[in-house]
Amino acid sequence: MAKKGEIVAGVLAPHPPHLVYAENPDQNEPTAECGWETLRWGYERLRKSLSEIDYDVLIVHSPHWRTQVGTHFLGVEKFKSLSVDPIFPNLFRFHYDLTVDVNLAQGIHDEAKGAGLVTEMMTNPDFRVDYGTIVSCHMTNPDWDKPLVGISSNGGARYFNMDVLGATMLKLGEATRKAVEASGKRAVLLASNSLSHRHFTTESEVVEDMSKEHINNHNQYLWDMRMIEMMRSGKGQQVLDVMTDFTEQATAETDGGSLTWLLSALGVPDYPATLHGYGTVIGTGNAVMEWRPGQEARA
Ligand code: 2X7
Ligand code: FE2
Repeated sequence: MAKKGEIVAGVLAPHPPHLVYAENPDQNEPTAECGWETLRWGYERLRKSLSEIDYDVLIVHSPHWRTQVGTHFLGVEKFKSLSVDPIFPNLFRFHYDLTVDVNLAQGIHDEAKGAGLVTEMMTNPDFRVDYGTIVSCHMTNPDWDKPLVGISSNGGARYFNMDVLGATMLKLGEATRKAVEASGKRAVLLASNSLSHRHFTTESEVVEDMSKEHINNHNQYLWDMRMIEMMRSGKGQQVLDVMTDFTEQATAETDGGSLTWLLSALGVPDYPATLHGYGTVIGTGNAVMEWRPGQEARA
């Protein structure tokens, strides 16, 4: 019998382009002196943690690949181009060259379609991959030596409401888990989103001047801390229960559905997530957090 696949880790993996900018990788044109270290060190801890496990593929759900209707999947094996952030072209001009696990993408697509979701494989070879996907993947695996599955987010939270989007993302998460199990592969899932997401509308002269960086408002900070504490104490269902209020009251980037998708794919964790780091980027709240299904069973 074929080996059963599994989700070996799930990560809340935020994608401010500032993090890649401050890392100064060869692929990015602009260069920085420093910046956002608490988050970048958080990603460093994540990478160290993931280096302890074997995995075959990264599956990333991105708020910045926005398909207004339904869920789309990258469906071409190779994408190579220049990604320029539309808001921060001064920080992010990234030359990417990535490989997609099209078989697994098709498997998740088929499971999701079977569950009644509106789905599409994206087969345009000239498609420009969004910076949400690229930043989360780069910060998690800067060697780019694993294939990825790219999943779009949709506009359901605005067109309908957050509860409708949430119900769809719960189904998408279950479909993802079933397809991973059927594939025989070991997958790491990335929910590519910030927590609170109200941000500044002006930029300081030196973008990486950390004396200017702080949370946009106290309400956002309180919400971020509450969500992090729930995740750190294994209250996955409670996180889902407050997701709509959090999203609306903290203007959170969870409106793309990435975190709901992740929690569902993990079977709604009742075990703690590890917080690798928290920090603000132009006033938004960002946490790098990791769930390891089965870890407590092994312990
Ligand atoms: O897309 C983003 C984000 N989510 C948070 C902060 C800064 C920039 O871009
Ligand atoms: Fe974003």
